Amino acid sequence: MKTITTEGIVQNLFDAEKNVQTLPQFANEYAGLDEDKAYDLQELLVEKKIAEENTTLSGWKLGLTSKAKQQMMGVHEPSYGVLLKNMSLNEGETHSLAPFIHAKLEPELAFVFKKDVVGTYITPAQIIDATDYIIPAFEVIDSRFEAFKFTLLDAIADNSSSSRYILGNQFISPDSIDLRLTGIVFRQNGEVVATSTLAAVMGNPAVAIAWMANKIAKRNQIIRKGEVVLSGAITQAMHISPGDTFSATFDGLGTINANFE
Ligand code: OOG
Repeated sequence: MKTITTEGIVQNLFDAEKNVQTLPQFANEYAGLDEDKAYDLQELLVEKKIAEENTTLSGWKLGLTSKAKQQMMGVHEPSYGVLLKNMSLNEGETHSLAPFIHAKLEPELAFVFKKDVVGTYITPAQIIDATDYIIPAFEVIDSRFEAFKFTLLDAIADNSSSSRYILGNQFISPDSIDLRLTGIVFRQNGEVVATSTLAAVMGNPAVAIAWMANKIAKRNQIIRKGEVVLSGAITQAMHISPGDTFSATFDGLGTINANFE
C-alpha cells in the first residue's frame, strides 16, 4: 500500500535540503516504486528547485560509477542526477558548510560539451568527439537521508545526492589522452587519502557518460552543447569538516582545490 504520496516525497526532499535536516528513506513505503518512477520523482524535484530557486539546468552528474562507491553505498549500478547553475562553487573561495547536512567530497573528471549528444546508442567515442574539454573537478555530495543511508531508488529520487560542484581552471581536449591511465592523488589537509586512475569509473569516464546519455535518451532528454557532466567519483568520498582543505591532482590535467569553513 502506498503510504506516502509523490508530492509528499518531493516536498520532503526539497524541505530537507532547505532546512538542512535529514529524513528517513521512503522507497520501502512507496508501493510500485521502480527505477523509472524514482527518476520521475527526481524530475519533479528538479523542476521544483528550478522554479523556487530561480535557477536553470547547467548539466548532469553520474553517481555510483566506481566499485569503491558502489561498495561504500551497498548498490550495484550507477545513477545520474541533474546539475543546476546555483550548485556551482568557485574554486578560489572558502566554502561554508552551513548549507550542508553531512557533506562529502569526491574528485571527478568533468566534461564540457561542444555539441548536443543525440541518439539512443551513443558510444564512448561519440562522447569524446562531442566533448569540448575536460576539467579536474570536485563534487560536494550531501544525501538528504538519515546517516547517508539509502537504497538506489531513494538516492535517485534525491537527485543522486547532488549538492554542489567545483570546476578547476585547466581546460584540456580529451582527444589524445588515455583517460584510463590518468592517475589521480586525492589529499585531505595535506595527507594522501586515496589514489586511483580514471579507469575506476566504469573502465573509462567516457563509458559512464555514454551509459547516461543512453539512459536519459529513453526519457527524451539529451546532453546539450555547453552543459557540464561530472562523470562520477573516482575514489571513495571523504566527509568534510570545518577547516578542511582538499586537493586532487590529475596526471597531466592539473589540480583542483577546495577549502571549507
Ligand atoms: C550517491 C551519489 C554518489 C558518485 O559520484 O558516486 C556520487 C551517494 O553516494 O550519495 O555522486
